[in-house]
Amino acid sequence: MHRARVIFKASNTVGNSERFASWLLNKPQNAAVVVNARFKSSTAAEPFLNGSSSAYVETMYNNWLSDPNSVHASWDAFFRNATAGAQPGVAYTSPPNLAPYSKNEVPLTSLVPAAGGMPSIAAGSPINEKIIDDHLAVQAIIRSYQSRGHLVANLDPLGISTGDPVSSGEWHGGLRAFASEAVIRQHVRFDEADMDRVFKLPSTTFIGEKEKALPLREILTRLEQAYCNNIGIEFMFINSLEQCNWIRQRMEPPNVTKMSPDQKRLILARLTRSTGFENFLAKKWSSEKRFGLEGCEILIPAMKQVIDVSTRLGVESIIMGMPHRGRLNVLANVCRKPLHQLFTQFAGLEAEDDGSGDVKYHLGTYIERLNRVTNKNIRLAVCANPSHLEAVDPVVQGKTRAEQFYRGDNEGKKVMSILLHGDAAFAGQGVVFETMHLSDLPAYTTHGTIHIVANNQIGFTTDPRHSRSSAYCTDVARVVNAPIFHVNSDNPEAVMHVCNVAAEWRATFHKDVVIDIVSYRRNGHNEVDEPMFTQPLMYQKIRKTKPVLEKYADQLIAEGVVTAEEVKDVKDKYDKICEDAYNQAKQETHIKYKDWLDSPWSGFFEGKDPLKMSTTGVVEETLVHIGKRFSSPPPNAAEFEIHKGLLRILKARMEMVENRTVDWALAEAMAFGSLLKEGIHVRLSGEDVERGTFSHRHHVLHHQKVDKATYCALAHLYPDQAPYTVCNSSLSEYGVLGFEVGYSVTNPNALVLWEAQFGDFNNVAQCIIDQFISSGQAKWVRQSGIVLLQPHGMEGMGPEHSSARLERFLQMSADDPDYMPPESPDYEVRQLHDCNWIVANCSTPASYFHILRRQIALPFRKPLILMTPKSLLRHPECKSSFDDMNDGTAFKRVIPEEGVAAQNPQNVRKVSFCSGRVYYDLLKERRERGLEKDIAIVRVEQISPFPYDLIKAEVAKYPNAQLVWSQEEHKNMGAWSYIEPRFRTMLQNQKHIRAKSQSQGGWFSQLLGRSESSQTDSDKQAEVETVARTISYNGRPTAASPATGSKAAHNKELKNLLDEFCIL
Ligand SMILES: Cc1ncc(C[n+]2csc(CCOP(=O)(O)OP(=O)(O)O)c2C)c(N)n1
Ligand SMILES: [Mg+2]
Repeated sequence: MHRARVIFKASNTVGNSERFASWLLNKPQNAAVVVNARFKSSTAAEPFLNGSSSAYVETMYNNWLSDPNSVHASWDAFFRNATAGAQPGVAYTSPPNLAPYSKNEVPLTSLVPAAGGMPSIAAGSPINEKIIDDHLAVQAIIRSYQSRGHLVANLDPLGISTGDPVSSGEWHGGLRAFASEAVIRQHVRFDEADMDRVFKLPSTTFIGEKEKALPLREILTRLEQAYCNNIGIEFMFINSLEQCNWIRQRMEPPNVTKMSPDQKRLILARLTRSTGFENFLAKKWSSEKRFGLEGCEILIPAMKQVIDVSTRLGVESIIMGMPHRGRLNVLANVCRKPLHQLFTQFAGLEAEDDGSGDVKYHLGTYIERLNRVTNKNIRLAVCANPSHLEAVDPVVQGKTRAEQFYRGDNEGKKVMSILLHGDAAFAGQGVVFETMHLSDLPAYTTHGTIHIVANNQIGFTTDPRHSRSSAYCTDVARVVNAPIFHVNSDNPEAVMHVCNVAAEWRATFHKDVVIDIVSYRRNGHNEVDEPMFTQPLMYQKIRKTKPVLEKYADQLIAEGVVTAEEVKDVKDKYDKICEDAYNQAKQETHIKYKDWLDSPWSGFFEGKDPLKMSTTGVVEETLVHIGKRFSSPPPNAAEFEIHKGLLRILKARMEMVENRTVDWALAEAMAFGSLLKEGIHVRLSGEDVERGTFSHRHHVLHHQKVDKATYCALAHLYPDQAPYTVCNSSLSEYGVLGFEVGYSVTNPNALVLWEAQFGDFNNVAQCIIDQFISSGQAKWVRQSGIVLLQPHGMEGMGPEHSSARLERFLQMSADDPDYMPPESPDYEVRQLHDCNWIVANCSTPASYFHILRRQIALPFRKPLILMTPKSLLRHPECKSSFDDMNDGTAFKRVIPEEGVAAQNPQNVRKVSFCSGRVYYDLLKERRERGLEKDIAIVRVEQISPFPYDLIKAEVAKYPNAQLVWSQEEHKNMGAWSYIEPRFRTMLQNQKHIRAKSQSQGGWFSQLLGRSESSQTDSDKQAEVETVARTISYNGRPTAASPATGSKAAHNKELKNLLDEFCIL
């Protein structure tokens, strides 16, 4: 067990055999009475007589002489004692305690020993300083055990330390020997004779139960038992006396871990199942990877205990996240997933439903069942997760939060999360920290998570000494003041006690708590790995270590709680259950991915036409209502002082509403507001989203004089609207995006959006994007309609404030570039149904409005990756009319040219296809150069799935024009590499539309660099048959960095792009 390296550095060499604070005894005599050293001089003994205070003392003395009542009682006592001839150092008496003794307190005077060389002191007379010092020392010892006892607790079932004694050069044969020094302060010394002296117990300990004082020997025994046995507790860093006392109360009294015979039998039965399950799999599929739990089998009874207690305390739904290790066992024995379904996963059967599926130790599940121990119904969900360790943590939290929200469980009394961790991953993965930091944030808290670490003291092949710098793998939890219970997995009753306390803690304080089950890994990392290559000594030890089930069974047989026959009977029964399920599994011919869904949406899909989309236009009256509310100060405007700048913004918004136009922010508010009106919950989360990074949104108005007085218009649009949540998140992408993904999968009737501060930062959350958003449905048949808002655009802001890496999202789009779906009336929705996500780069507020609403109008859910604008937020041309949002209007996947070019398409010489903000640069350039008749600009608002049907029509409309794709991103970035092959496929399919008859030398002749007259007849014939139209590239050249940091270079690049755009 690798703990506090500092301990190893202690230089004292105390014998290995020392046990139970015996080192306290028999120290050199001079150390025994430290206090005696103070008798040298009166000022040394009475330090307050020193220096400047002596004048004050003199005044006190004179006052006392004239009237003893004129000074404080403590001075009175001191001068009386001193004048009565008390020795220096003894004259001082602490001020009388005016408060009555509480029930756990006894006066110190009653504890003065009658023998042992100390005079007995009558109540009220001065107390010997040694008594005070000794009591203080005992208090210090108690406190030391409380804060550092875990360092010497017996936590490791293997009894070895994986610390690094060799490199520190201070290895002297055992952790305990040194840790004792660290636990109890070195300056505290007692003689053997002191061990039977009775000491008053401070109110910060509960070792005495009803006793107010105990002999030192008993005090130490009880402290050792509570803090240094098989449980090590870290809690003294918690900033709440109440919480610290709460823990002490549950851990310190003697025998707290004692269990009844019934409880013991239950633990044994559960341990039998946990062990039996792994044994069964090992027997049937010996070389199949399953990441078995062997060595930490106690995890299953532990989880069940946590669930039992939590259910008893009111929890009805538990959402769990866990890694590979022991996952199948959890599904089988905690969730009670039908065993035959689990076993069919080993059979290599084909799936009945769509999707790519996932390996068996990643799948999720959802089960609703009766908890037989508490007799209450419980819902258990294990979230599907990728291999990426800990990535599921924030997802579980988001899902838990969402479930709490929909149930109105504002304090987390009904829904809670349990997160399981491996020791290496818990310490190593940053997302653990990011998730922890969400735990107490108002819009993200799940009101306490129970973390359980299956700490097998190894990560794949790496020892803890090489995988973390912290003493414990759990140190990350200290940042949120979570108590941490380390427990030896070989003591099942200690584990259960810790689980009880953790579950009660969560139910009482609604804060995170950690159970660190210190165990080992009996096999290699997986079932085909050889651990002796890298951990020979550890594995020699493991080979000699009896499985915990055997140990515990022996213990209970010895205690007379069970008989050997009963133990065998329980085991045989479970084997039979497994065998029956195995035979049942053999009958199966297919697996069903749906069986492993962690978030079923009951009622959402039923009775729905899977290709029927609702409309997204909204009646004008609604637009006006929302627009006006959104543009108005709070109803109590007279008292609510708004910033002057905001008043101007609200006024401008109101003018837009009156003019029936919207800008980006207003369109967004109308999309949100209209959904809220329809009963759709909207949640917008991300860094600084309330105001908006670009100060354009202002969804939350702040009173300028009153702290925390805020107003959110969108939350007060209609009396019966759905709730609106807008929340500034912590500065985290990985954690927060994961959280929102979890939130989004819980209920399809919600629009959940995560906004990146700038799109550039989304790659910090790449794992969530890759593992959950783009592939989640394929792997786990789980849909999500999450929206990613990604400010994107080349505006001279440098390499990290320009690009959301549109190309990456497009590269992960799963539509085949070589396949053009056949045309049909439901082309749009059919494509959306088949895609893994939607990628769009809208150029108008109306597009933004519709595409957001379309997320909910769809009869299924798909993630939407949306590039969003920055400068366009204030661009005078980037406005839309109500006419484009009214009832009957819809999202335009492609916005055709609407200017003069479209009126005479035959004469158009170039069609520029583009997407997003570059449109406005092209528009301006075309206008300034007078090329409106020659160049048509077609906007592709939805890039993926690629709107072949509409683009094909646009291409056909301009038969004599060359086709270009204009983008502002570099050539190896942006949409080009996605667009180009799809255009190729589309154009190849329609060679016939190319106009052979161009008489004036159109795009085709230019392409060939010659005039038609110079061609022979056979030439022309060959060209007609073989050459299709192509699309060429107009944009920045390739680059390594997404954008230049130089404004001058940026402008030059833009100029080149626009020059090229204008070449005909
Ligand atoms: C993010 C990530 N990095 C690396 C891996 C590869 N990997 C799988 S298991 C493992 C060791 C995990 O150790 P620990 O967390 O202690 O769990 P254990 O396997 O010991 O139960 C590693 C490195 C991974 N799955 N995820
Ligand atoms: Mg491990």
